[in-house]
Amino acid sequence: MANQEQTLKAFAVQLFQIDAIKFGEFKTKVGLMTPVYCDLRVIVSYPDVMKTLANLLEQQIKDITNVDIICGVPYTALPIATAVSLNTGLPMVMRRKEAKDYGTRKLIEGVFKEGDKCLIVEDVVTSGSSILETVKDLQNEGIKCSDAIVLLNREQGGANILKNNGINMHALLTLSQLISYLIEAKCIDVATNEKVKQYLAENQVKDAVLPAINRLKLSYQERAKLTKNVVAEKLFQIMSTKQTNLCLAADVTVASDLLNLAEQVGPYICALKTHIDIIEDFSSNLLSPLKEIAHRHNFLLFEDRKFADIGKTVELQFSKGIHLISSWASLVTAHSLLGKGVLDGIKAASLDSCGVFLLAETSAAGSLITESYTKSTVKLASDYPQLVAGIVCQNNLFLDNPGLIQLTPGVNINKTSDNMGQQYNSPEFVVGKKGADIAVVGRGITEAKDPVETAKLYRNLLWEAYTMRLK
Ligand code: 6AU
Repeated sequence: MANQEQTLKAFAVQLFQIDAIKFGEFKTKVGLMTPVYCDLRVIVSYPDVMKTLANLLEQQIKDITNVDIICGVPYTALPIATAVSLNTGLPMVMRRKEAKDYGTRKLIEGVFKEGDKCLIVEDVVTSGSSILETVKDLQNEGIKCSDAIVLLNREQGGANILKNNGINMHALLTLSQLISYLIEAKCIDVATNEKVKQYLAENQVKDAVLPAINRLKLSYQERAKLTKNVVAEKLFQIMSTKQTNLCLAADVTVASDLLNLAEQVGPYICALKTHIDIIEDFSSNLLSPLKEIAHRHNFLLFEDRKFADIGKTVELQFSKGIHLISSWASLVTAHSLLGKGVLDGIKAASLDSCGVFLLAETSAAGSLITESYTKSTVKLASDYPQLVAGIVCQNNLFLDNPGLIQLTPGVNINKTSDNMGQQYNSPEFVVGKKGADIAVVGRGITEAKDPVETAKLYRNLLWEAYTMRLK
């Protein structure tokens, strides 16, 4: 034990000597002044210090049981986690800060399985928010996180915030401890200590840093209260009362087929998605019976128009022409390509309340959508919560925004693709693993021998996946 303390003291002095910890007047990321600055990034240039650190952390880990894997918080802690992994033999996984533009879009790299217990490795903790971001991505993959080992606890409230979020922090050093070792070694004087003490007393982080909301663990009923879009609220309520998160893509080309489908499948869906421009015998006579069926079976009419023009043109496309979309569809899809104008156009033409689903990702193979486009689309959606009901996407892009609805098309239990680039996944996968709140099923139902029985089957599978997700 005494030996361990000697090593720790010598290590503290080393940190000071390599400028990983500095005293003076420094500006923090958020523009505040601080008398102490920790920059652990320099450690990679001192393999002997890294070795000591890995040995010290290895001792620290001994008290934490049942660890299967470890994960460093990107980026500074990645080499530290690597060193710990080499020392202890514990396998490591890596969290990407950004998902790749191509391929699998995996956020966690390496080998792991659902239920694995992961130990988090971090360099410095102030508020704990970086650890919580990493924990969020790991938990999303079904990995369990309850402990984090860190080099330095800055004693600004992070330990408490982590504790409130289910993470026990095990710090090698607290800032006060580090300072007392440095005073003992005559690296700094007592006056410096006083300044740091005062700074810490005045700069405690309050818990509100990360609300740790996880929409996947909230029921549709709870989320109805959290959305700012009136149609999304109604949709959540319908899903909750009818116990269905199935949206039917009614891609038929004859008006009477559309009405028959709506009538028969209506009791099992929350929304009926149309491409009204594919109806060969369309006339405005179709609209009132369609609205009547939707009202009677309590589902929403959703025109998948994918608006993508300047605001003024979108306003006209939404309200004029033969289809008069704004007069019957309470939900519509739109591309975000031209930015906010598309939303202004829809808003200008809305007769009643309207909910827009912005397309951020697609189920089509070879799509030209990039990761930054996807991110900007989610940002646009969050900026217009009154108008945007949700996002059309394939991945869980907005865990902490429970008011938005994730709509995921490309769902089929018998096929993995069609011959024109459509890609399919199962109901369990899209809801359980990819964060879909509503799944869109088209030909899986419309081309089935018995569309009604098949719709019931999809409805049951999707609802079960949702209830499993809440557990
Ligand atoms: O199940 P399917 O393949 O028969 O039908 C899927 C439906 C079609 C597409 O126009 C639509 O979902 N869709 C969308 C939407 C909803 O906008 C986006 C996408 O990425 N993929 C996709 O298939 O009506």
